[in-house]
Amino acid sequence: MKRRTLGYMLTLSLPLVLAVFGCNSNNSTNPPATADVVINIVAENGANSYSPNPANVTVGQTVSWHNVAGTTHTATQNGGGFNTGNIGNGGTSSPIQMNTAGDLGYHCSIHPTMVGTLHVTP
Ligand SMILES: [Cu+2]
Repeated sequence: MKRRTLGYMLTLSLPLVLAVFGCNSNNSTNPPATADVVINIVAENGANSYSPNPANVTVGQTVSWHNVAGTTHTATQNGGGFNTGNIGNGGTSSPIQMNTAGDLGYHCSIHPTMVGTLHVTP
């Protein structure tokens, strides 16, 4: 009876142990990409495509774009510079660090009428 109870407890605890270690190894291989500032891509709608717009950022902070607009978009700096690459619906870009102060215009490379501005302060 005692032996049977021990076996039962081991059977119960094994999935727990696996779950804990599974989580840890996931986190170490895929560190959460949390940016200081997250801008939502909300629609294909000119200057109302990105929210907030303009967005305020301090030099050294990171920015991610989170796409809830239904189709693939990008945030691409005008004239070169930062570029998120394609962000599918529901996706979030990798954080991009802003190292230059100024008003940085950007757009969607797929839909050039989608425009936004990052107001980067020193
Ligand atoms: Cu787009």
